[in-house]
Amino acid sequence: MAHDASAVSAPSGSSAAQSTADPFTPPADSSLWRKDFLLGAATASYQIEGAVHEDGRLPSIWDTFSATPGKVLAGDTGAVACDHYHRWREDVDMLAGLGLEAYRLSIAWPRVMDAAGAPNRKGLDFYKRLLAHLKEQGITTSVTLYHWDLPQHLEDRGGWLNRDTAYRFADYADLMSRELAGSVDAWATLNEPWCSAYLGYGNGHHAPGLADGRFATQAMHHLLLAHGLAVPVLRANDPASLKGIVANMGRGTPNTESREDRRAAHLFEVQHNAWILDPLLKGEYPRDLFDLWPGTEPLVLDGDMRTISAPLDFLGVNYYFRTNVESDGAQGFREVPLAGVERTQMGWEVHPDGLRDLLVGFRQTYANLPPIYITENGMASDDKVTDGQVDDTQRIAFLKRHLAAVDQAIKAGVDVRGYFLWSLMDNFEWAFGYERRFGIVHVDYATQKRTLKRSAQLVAKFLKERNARSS
Ligand code: IFM
Repeated sequence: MAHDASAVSAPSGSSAAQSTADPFTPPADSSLWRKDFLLGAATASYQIEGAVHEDGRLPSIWDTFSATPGKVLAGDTGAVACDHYHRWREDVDMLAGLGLEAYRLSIAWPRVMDAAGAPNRKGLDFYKRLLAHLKEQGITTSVTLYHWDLPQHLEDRGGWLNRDTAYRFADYADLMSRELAGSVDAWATLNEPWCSAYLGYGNGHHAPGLADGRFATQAMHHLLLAHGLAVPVLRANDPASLKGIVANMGRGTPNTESREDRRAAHLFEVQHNAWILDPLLKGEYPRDLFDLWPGTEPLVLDGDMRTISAPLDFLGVNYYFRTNVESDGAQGFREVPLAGVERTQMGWEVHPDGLRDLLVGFRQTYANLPPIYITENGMASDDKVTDGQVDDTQRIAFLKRHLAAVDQAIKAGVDVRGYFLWSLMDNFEWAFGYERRFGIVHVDYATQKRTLKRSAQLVAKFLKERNARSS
């Protein structure tokens, strides 16, 4: 993914202008036309693979959590999901058929290592075959090591509350980068540590389902430490690839222009963004975090912050919605949902400007901000197949508007090098099970039939046009 974002060139000629007639294709002056702006799609292991008992895979915290009554909508689990463990070849061919240039996938830690830390060859072979086929198809590969499926045996020893898990993660990163060196273009250590720490240990909405503010900050510290320990290991084993981390960033806006509401919006972003970015890019936790959550300072050992703030080749940004907040009258914020705004099936507000504003703000705040990839963006809708077609009109407009926001950020000087749609296909949406459909490809879970939604067809049309233009 070594793309030079400095050379912005608008396509010339009339066909780009004509192509804006369709509801997706970007305007002629968009940076999206640049061939070196990478366009791909993303998925994650537990959300698509299924085959949870196959080839020696060990249980993960999501197997345990989803099997616990009341934790996941309709009692859904990832046991079968999109059956990608068996259908990976067709899925890669589908991705390539759409003309997508890059694929972001994650590795299931419990599939590739046993409880003693020894490699599980069958699990490793699955990823070797998958990555080899992606390469055969000319697809850039972006691999996330941890997208939430912690081996249950590690959770049984305290999970991310146990500092030792960070060292076990570094061992896992070592194994994977020795085994897969050369077939991965970009390694991301973690996906969305905010979700792992806050939803997993702070409010219990995600696995392992614990709910204590002090747990959340300690889990975050160990997650970030795991990241920092893994980066040099990845560099040593696979020097040619990029190394980074993926974080979900949230936009907070004040309900009024009062000083209190503006402080509330600031605090919202401190706990959502600075909690992760300050340690990574400044080597310290934001002090305001502990005004917001007094008494939750994690135990930090000498040298940890230096380890955590090791230089990155890229930052992956996942963006979905904004949160409008007001002061709670004390030290914090509370959400004030806006009326009359467009929302998705998740109830999340469609707010593309939030993505642009965050990116521009990060550039101002962090002098050492690495190049950015938008590693997830997309939306859920209640898509149905009718006469073989899925007309996901809302998603088409959503994607077009968010890509326009990315283009605005690039024009404002932010070094954004690519964009991954979330998601390639409908999948297991964590606590919401299979009801929420984020894919540009529809999955019929009864038959495992894949159907391209209209969004997928329009993305493919644009990519074809872009390729024709640059060849
Ligand atoms: O499905 C998730 C993904 O696993 C992580 N980022 C947000 C997506 C939508 O909720």
